[in-house]
Amino acid sequence: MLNPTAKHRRVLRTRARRSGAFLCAALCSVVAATTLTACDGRSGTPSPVPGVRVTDAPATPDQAYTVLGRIYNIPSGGPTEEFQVAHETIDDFVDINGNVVGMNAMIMPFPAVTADVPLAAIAEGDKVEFTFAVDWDGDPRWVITALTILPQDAEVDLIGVWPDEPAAPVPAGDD
Ligand SMILES: [Cu+2]
Repeated sequence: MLNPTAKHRRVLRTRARRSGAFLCAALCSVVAATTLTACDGRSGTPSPVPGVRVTDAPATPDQAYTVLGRIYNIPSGGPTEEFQVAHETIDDFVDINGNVVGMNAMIMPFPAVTADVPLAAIAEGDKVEFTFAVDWDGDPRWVITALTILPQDAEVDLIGVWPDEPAAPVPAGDD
């Protein structure tokens, strides 16, 4: 094996410094995220659910969507737990570039809600209608601004998303 030349060694050292800086930046953002999570949000309202910020609605949202969904996970205090809501397909979802790309039905993390959202009243599995505002320049980028709990027999189409529901119709049994 050839020894690396002085030039190569210089390049290697530069790379090492760069990845060190990158690691630092990554760690700093983890610390920032943790701090934000622990914070009660800009509105100052204490959050009844750990890891969910109670914050103001974006002043100038890019879009807002009202969708049907189902509460998938309510954090109980784990450091990496997210508040997650499954939502139906959003056909008119607009991406960061302003293109209508749609969003498939999915289980989606929602890191922040406004004080209008009855966080303390909801339970995992609840069917809900909710509105979330998107602000692509915001932090976070989406905030749930309204949420209503629906009757448990409400029709919410989460086929292929919600674990209880089959991904496809069960084929006729063979004899
Ligand atoms: Cu989504």
